[in-house]
Amino acid sequence: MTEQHGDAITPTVEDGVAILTIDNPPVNAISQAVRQGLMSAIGEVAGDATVKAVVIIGAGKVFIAGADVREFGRLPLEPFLPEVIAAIEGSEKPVIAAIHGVCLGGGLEIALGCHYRIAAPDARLGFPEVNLGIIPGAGGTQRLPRLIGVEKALDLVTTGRQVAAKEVLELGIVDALAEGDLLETARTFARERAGKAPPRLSERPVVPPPDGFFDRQREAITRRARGQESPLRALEAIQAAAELPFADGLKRERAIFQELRGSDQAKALRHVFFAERAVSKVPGLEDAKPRRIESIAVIGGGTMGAGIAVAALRAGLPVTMVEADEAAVERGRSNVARNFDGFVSRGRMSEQQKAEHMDRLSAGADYGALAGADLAIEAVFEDMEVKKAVFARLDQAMKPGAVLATNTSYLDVNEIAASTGRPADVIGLHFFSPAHVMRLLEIVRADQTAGDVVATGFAVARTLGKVGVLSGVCDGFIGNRILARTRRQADYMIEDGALPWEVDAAMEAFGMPMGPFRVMDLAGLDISWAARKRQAATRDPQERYVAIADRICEKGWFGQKTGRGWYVYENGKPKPNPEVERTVLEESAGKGITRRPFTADEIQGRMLHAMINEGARIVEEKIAQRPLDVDVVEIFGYGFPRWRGGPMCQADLIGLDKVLATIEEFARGDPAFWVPAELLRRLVADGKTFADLNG
Ligand code: T1G
Ligand code: NAD
Repeated sequence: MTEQHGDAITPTVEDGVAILTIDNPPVNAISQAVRQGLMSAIGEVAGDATVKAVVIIGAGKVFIAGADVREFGRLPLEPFLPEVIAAIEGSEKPVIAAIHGVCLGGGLEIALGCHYRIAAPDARLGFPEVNLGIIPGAGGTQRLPRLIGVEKALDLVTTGRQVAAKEVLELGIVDALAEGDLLETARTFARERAGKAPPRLSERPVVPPPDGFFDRQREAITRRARGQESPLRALEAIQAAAELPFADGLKRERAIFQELRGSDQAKALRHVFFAERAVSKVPGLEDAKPRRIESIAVIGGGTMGAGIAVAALRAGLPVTMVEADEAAVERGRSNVARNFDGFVSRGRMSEQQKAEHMDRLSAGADYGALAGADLAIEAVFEDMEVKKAVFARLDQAMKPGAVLATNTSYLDVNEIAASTGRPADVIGLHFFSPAHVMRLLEIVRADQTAGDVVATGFAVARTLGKVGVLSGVCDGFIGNRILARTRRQADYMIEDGALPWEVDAAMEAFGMPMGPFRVMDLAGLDISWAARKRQAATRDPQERYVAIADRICEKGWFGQKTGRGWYVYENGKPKPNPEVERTVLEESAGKGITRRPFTADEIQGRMLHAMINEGARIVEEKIAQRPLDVDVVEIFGYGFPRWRGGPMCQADLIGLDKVLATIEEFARGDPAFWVPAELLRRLVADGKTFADLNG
C-alpha cells in the first residue's frame, strides 16, 4: 500500500500494522490535503484485511501543530476535521497516536480521536485555541473531559497552556511514554491491541463536577480574561460536555467555534500570531548574517543593567558588568542577585541555579575587562555627555568587530554612534523594565548601523527569549513616542474634566493591565519631572502645557516609592489621592477651564485614536517598517490587549474612514493636537487598510 493520499500522508504496512505518517512541513499543520489524506487512508486500512492496527505519527520535529492557521480566513474545504476524527474513532481496528514534539489544537483532537496515545519524552500537548480567539472545533472540549475529568480539562482548554510529557502522563492523557524509539514502541503497542475492540472516548460518560463548579470558574475566568471572549466560550463548551449527550455537545462546540472564528477578536489574535513571527523578517536584510555573540558586557548595574544581565545569564551567556566605582560594582552585583531571588521565591529557579548564574557574572570598574566581549550594552544614566564618555572608553576597550549597543530611552543614537570611531558597529537595544521579564526589545538602527549588526540585534533578542522589533531613530523610538503622545492626551482630559482614576478605570476596562496614571506611580514621577524641567527652556510657548504632575512632584510625592502620587498607597493598595483631586480642580480653574464629564467610551476613544494617529506617523516616517511592528511593540512592551491586535489592527477593525472622521471630530475641539497623519488620509482616499502595508 504505497499509493499517495493527498500530498501529505505516506501510509506503509508492516507486520499487520499500518503507519500513517503526516508529512506537511514545517509543523504538520492540518491542511485540507492532510485531512483528505487521513480520511482516505483510514478508509483504505478498513478494507485491507492484512491491517490489524494503525499508528498515526508525524514526520519531522513535531506530531501536529494544529489546524492550518492560514486557512482560517478562507472558506473551509471538505473534509472537515470533525468528520475525519469521527472516521478515525469509528475504525474497528485500533488506532494509536505516536506523539513527539508539539501536539496542539486539532493535532490533540486527532490524538483524542485515536484509541490510544503514546508520547515521546519531548512531547508537548495543549489546546492553544483560546489564544487565537477560538475554541477547539473538532471534539476536543467533548472528548478531553471524558478522558481526564471536567476540572482538569477546563484548566487546559481555557488557559491554552502547553503540558510537557511527564505531566501529560500524570493527567492520563496518554497511555504510556516511549522510553526508546517512538515508532517502534507504538508498533509493539499496536500489535498487542490488534484484534481487540477499540475503546472510544465518545462512548464514555462524563463524571459531573461538584455543585457550583462552573459558576465559580466563570467568575474567575471573567476576571482573568479582561474582556477576552474565548476562555469563557471554552467554559461553555466544557459545560455542554458535562450536561449534554456527546453528539449534542459536539454540535454546541462546533457552533461556538464557528461563531468565534469570524469574530474581531479572532481576527486580531491571528494577526498577532503572524505579526509576532513577521517582525524579525526585515525587508532588505534577508541575507545579513548575524555576528557571533558568545559573551556580553553590560555597562551600568542599575535597574536596567541588572535586568539585562539577568536576561543574558539566564540565556546561558557569560556577562561582564562594568560600573563607575567599587561601591557601585557591589550595588550592581546585589541588584542582579535580587532579581534572581525574585525567581527563586516564586519557585521558578533553585538556589543552585541562581549560584550557577551568579558564577558566570564578573563585575568590576575596569573597562580593560571588556577586551574579549562580543557585545556591550550600555545602560548608564540617561545623559548624553555621560553616554559619550562611556562610548569613548568602549571604543578603546572593545575588540574590532564587537557590537556596541545603547539602551537609551530617548537620546539620539546617531549622535552616540558618531562619537565613536566605528559608527557602523553601534546600535540601540532598547529593553523594557523589568528587563529580565518584559518580552519586547526595540532594535534601533542608526543611519550608519551595518546590516549584520541589525541582524545581530535580532539574534540577541532570540537568544534572550525576547521579541525584537526594528525601529528608526526618533524621540522615544516607536513605543515611548506613542506613550508620550497618549500621556499628553490623558493630561488634557484630566485638566478638561476627567479624574486620573476615571482615566485608569476606562483604560483597564479597555483591557490594559494598568491605567496610565497607575503606571506613572509605579515607574516614579521624579524621572519625567526632571526631564520636563530640562525641556522647559526649549518648549514651544504656544503648546498647551499641563502642570498637574509638576504640582504633585513639588509636594515630594513620586508615586509608589514615596507611598503617594496620583494614588495613596496603604498596604500596597492604591486609593485615589484626595489632594490630587483638589490640585486637578485648582489647575483647571486657574486656566479658566469649565470642567465637563468624560465617559469611559470617550476616554478610550481619545487614547486609542491618539495611539493610532501617532502610529500612522511613525509608519509614514519609516521609523517602523510596517503597521504590524507598531502593534507588536504596543502588545509586548506596553500591555495593549493582545486580543485587540494592537492599535493599528484596531484601526482596521473599526474602519479607517471612521477613524479619520473621529480624529477630525476631535480636531474641532483641539486642532493643534489632532492633526490627522498624512498616511491615514491617503489610505482612506485609496480605500486601503493598514494590513495592506503589512505585506
Ligand atoms: N498553521 C499554519 N502555520 C503554522 C502553524 C499553524 N497552526 N503553526 C506554525 N506555523 C508556521 C509559522 O507561521 C512559521 O512559519 C512556521 O510554522 C514555524 O513556526 C480545529 C481550530 C508549532 C510551537 O495555535 O505554537 O487547531 O514564519 O516560527 O518556534 O480545534 O508555531 O516560517 O513562514 O512558530 O518552532 C492551534 C501555533 C490551531 C499552534 C512551532 N495551533 N503554532 O514553534 O516555530 S487552531 C496553534 C505554534 C486548531 C482545531 C483548532 C508554534 C509551534 P514561517 P514558528 P517554533
Ligand atoms: P539607573 O540609575 O538605575 O542605573 C544607571 C547606572 O549606571 C548606575 O548604577 C550608575 O552607577 C551607572 N553608571 C553611571 N555612569 C557610569 C559609567 N560612566 N560607567 C559605568 N556605570 C555608570 O538607571 P536605569 O533606570 O537603569 O537606566 C539606565 C538607562 O536605561 C538609561 O539610559 C535609561 O533611559 C534607560 N532605560 C530605562 C528604563 C527604565 O524604565 N528605568 C527603561 C528603558 C531604558
